[in-house]
Amino acid sequence: MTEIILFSAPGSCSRVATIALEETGAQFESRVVRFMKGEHKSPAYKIYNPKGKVPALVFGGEALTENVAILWFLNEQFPEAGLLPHAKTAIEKARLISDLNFCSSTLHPIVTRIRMPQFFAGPESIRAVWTAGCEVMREYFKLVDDRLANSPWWYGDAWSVMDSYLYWVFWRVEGAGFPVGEYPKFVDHARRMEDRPAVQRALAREATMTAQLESERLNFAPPGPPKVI
Ligand SMILES: N[C@@H](CCC(=O)N[C@@H](CS)C(=O)NCC(=O)O)C(=O)O
Repeated sequence: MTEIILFSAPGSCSRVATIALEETGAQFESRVVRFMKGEHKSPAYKIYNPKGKVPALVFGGEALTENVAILWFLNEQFPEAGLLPHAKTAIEKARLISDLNFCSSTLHPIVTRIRMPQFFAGPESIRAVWTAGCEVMREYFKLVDDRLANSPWWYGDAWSVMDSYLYWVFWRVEGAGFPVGEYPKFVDHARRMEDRPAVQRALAREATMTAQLESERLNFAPPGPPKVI
């Protein structure tokens, strides 16, 4: 059996790849990366991901980084899992990449501004960064909400890893004060995701990692929405 390791951190975007792996049914190890100890920036970890970030997938001894690439690779390795819709032509394939990149290149950076505004500003401007992030995010939440108006998943009746990516975006900003309730179809989508056994198993893996980090006093819980000063 191919050895599969996913370097992960609870609550981070490694959840997207974790859900994808759970959906394939493959056996894999979730190996926690201790942000609070700077493990992600250590030479030992940078062998797997020179950018010092999670996730990193190790598949049969080969390391792969970037969620989009990991999802694409897993879809090719496990075609029966239906991680992405079948694409015949070059343009159909490119559209799938375009959708996944929308999550990684457009939505993820806005998520970080809403969830971690302190990374981008001093104390006096944290709230302004958060507010600006929320303003920009509104347009995209509306886009997703509209797309989900008449179908359960991004690609209609067929679940895909695109839904996992959107779910992580939703969950991340829900806990950071973004008004997700204004987007009821997206709320329903998140709850549908949480009904999936693979998602429940992925969340259970994160809970195990969180317990491990707590036992080492290394758990990282980002602060809630910044207060108005
Ligand atoms: N484009 C990358 C983004 C990875 C990323 O930003 N990961 C975050 C967690 S969500 C991380 O490792 N942050 C730690 C840091 O940058 O110090 C991907 O999709 O894999």
